[in-house]
Amino acid sequence: MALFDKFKSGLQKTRQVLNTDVRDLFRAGTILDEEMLEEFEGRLIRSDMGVEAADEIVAELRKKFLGRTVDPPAVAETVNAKLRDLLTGSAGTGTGLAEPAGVEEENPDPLARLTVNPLGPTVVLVSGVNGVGKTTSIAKLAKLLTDAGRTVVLAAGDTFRAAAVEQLTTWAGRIGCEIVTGEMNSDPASVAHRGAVRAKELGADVLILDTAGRLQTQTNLMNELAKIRRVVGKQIEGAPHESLLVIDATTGQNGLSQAEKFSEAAGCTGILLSKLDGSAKGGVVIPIRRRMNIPVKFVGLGEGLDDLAVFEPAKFVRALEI
Ligand SMILES: Nc1nc2c(ncn2[C@@H]2O[C@H](COP(=O)(O)OP(=O)(O)O)[C@@H](O)[C@H]2O)c(=O)[nH]1
Ligand SMILES: [Mg+2]
Repeated sequence: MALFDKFKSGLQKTRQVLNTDVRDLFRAGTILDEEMLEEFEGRLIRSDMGVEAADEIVAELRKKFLGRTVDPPAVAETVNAKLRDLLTGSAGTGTGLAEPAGVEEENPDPLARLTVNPLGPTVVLVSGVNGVGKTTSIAKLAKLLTDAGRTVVLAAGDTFRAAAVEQLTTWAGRIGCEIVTGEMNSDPASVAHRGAVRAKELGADVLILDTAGRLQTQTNLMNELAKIRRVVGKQIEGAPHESLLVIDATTGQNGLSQAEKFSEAAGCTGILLSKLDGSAKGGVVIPIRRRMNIPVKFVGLGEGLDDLAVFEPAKFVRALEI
C-alpha cells in the first residue's frame, strides 16, 4: 500500500469522527445555531485535539456561519483549513521548528528527518514508558532507513526483557542490519558502548539504541539514561544526536503531561507517535505541537515492519480531510 493510503487508513477513525459529525450536525438547509456548535465542539474534543484547538475551530465556524443556512461543503472546508492552520501555521507555541510545512514527497528521506551527525554515525536514542512501542518502532525505523539505502546498527539496550532482545534480533535478521546485544540484566550503557564501537567500525550511517521502559519519576532509571548518553557521547562526538520519545497515540491527551515531563528530563529532540492506526485520537498531534517544544518526526501506523511514516504536517491534514 502506498504510504499516503496507509496514512489515510491509519487515520480512518479520527477522520470518521470528524466527517460523520460535520454531516450529522450541519445538515444542508438548516440554520446553523449555537447548539450545533457546542455539540460539534464536544466531538472535536473527543478526537483529543485539545480544548483550545476545538475552541478555535468552533470560533471560526461561529464567525462565518452562525445564523445562516448551512452549506456543508463550506463548513467542511473551514474545518479543514483551520486544521491545516493549527498544524502547519504559526499557531501554538511558535517555536520556529524546522517542520516541512507545505512540501510533500511520496517518500521523504527518513535520515533528513533526524538531526544528522556529519562526521560519522548518527546516534538515535529511543526512550519512553513501557509498552508504548519503542522496540517495534526501532525495527520499523531501521527498515525505513535501510530501504533508503542507509546502513543501520541496532543496540538492544532493553536488557531487562529477554523478549525485547529476541524480538529485535529477529527483526534485524529480516531487515539485514547488525545488532549488538548484551547479557540479561547487564548494564545497558555497556551495550550502547559496544553498539557505538561497532557502528564506527562498520562506518554505519545510523546507530539506534533501544532502552527499557521507564517513567521520569524513576530516578535510578533516568540516571541510567543519562549514563547511556555519556557513554555514547564519549565514543561518537555529539551523540546521541537525536533523542526520540515514543508516545502511544491511543493514550491521547492523557499521555501528554507525562510525556512533557519525560521529554524535559531526558532532553528529547523529537517525538515518534506510535499506534496512530485505529486510534480515534489522531487529533492529539495538535496539542503535541502546541505544548511540547519538539516536533513529531515519525508516526507508527501498524504492527508490521513497513508501518512507519515520516511525519509531515501537510500530509497529515490531507489524510484527515473531511
Ligand atoms: N497497532 C499498532 N501497534 C503497535 C504499533 N507500534 C507498536 N505496537 C504494538 O505495541 C506493543 C508494544 O510494543 P513494543 O515495541 O514491545 O513496546 P515497548 O515496550 O515500548 O518496546 C506490541 O504489541 C506492538 O506490536 C503501531 O504503530 N500500531
Ligand atoms: Mg521494548
